[in-house]
Amino acid sequence: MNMNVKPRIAWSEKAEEKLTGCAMCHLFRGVTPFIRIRNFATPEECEALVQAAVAEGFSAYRGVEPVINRIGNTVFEYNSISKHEYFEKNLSLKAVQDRMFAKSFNPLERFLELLRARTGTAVGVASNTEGQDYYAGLMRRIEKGTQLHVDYAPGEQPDWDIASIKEQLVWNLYLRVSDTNSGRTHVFNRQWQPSDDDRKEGIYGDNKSVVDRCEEASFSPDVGDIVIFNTRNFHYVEPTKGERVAFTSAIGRTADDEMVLWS
Ligand SMILES: O=C(O)CCC(=O)C(=O)O
Ligand SMILES: [Fe+2]
Repeated sequence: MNMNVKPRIAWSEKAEEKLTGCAMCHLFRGVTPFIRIRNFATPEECEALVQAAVAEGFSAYRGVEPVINRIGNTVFEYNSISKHEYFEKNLSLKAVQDRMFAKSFNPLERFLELLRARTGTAVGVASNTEGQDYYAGLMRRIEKGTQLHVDYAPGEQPDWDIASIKEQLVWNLYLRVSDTNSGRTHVFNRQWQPSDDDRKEGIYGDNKSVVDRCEEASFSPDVGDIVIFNTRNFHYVEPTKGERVAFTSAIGRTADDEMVLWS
């Protein structure tokens, strides 16, 4: 008998608190549920960014139920409209983002620098073959919760350059949270497969039966913290009592082991 066998640690217990190349690898491989980076930004910085955003004005994602308000551009919304219009829209929306950053701070640049420093990997905003940048860094209010879903460009936006990424994560920096006991994010130890599309519901949701008997991890959104998780894993957000504002983008791992960001 081997007495050195360690007890199995549940997937939900494997969350990490240090951003390292290894921790990112674990997430890309789906062997850990999330990485939490505490105090990435001060409460004052977060509040200043929210105030700058409120001054610009939020508007709703097209056709999404429950309603999600946001500032910025998304591939999700232009997938069935046009790539050309998406890249054209980026120019004015990038100017809005610059105005908000000028009144507060630039979480996108700070995060890119941190990722480069901690992983030693090339990291940048994604661009298309003509060299046009994707939009990265959405301000988002998920206050009425989300449906169970995945975010995975190779499965969902196969005609876009970002569909060539091998794995997809998201980072959310929580900026204003009225009640940290509600609005928790739940992530399941179950990754999307093409055959799961049979269980799609509505514009972006999935039938809950896909995660029957799957392990589940959850975390609360705390102001100033970033949480990174693998969005090929099924996940959803609970409704919130009050406000829940975050700054967010996807992180893709390319075939060359570099990382690209977009929203
Ligand atoms: O707001 C969150 O905690 C997660 C929202 C979500 O579905 C995502 O970032 O992919
Ligand atoms: Fe998501």
